[in-house]
Amino acid sequence: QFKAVIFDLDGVITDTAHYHYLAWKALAESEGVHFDHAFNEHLKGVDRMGSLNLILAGSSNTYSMQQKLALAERKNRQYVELIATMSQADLLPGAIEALASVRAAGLKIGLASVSKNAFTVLERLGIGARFDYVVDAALIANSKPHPEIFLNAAAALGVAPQDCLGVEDAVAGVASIKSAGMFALGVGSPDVLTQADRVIPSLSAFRLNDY
Ligand code: B16
Ligand code: MG
Repeated sequence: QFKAVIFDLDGVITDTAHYHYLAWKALAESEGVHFDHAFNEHLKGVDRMGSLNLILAGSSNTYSMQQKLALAERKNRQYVELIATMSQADLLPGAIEALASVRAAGLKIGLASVSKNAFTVLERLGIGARFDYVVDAALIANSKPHPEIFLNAAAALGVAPQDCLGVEDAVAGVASIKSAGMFALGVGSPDVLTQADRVIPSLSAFRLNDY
């Protein structure tokens, strides 16, 4: 049986994925780059500069590092504005129950988000104390799909990767879990999360004993 469950935040526990989408769409369109939900799938779980680079690859302009930093900051300002009004009401269905069931089963609970805003979001949701360890994205050198963030969480929890269950909504996130050597539970559509060991539509369907 598993000894730890490591959750992604955006798109799994709360729908900040939608706020990221809105902020990136505004920025992409201001640069004349078409942006839709299909493209947004590639950005999920990818860090801020990585996401910006993917968007700007669709532009015919060239950007200096300074310009890129300004664009990334502009996107983040809008995102921070969007998350400022979040509350417990923004928890996705089943999130609290899933966290409680893992706790009741005596497993460790980690959070692996590459978002530098994750601590703010946790605070707004009022669930920070439910985690044994929250990865500080500022200390992670390699964004998902690299396994670093999930390996970091497992090490901090004192659990071997093969004893961990990772929970992710993003293609890059599932890839990160798999290359860390963990069991990957996808949250979303099996057509999108093809690398996941199992896929559930939302945390409402989370049943620890089934995996
Ligand atoms: P920030 P996760 C990721 O979080 C998001 O999925 C991704 O869309 C976002 O670009 C990234 O965080 C960085 O976020 O700009 O707030 O640092 O899915 O790993 O929880
Ligand atoms: Mg996510």
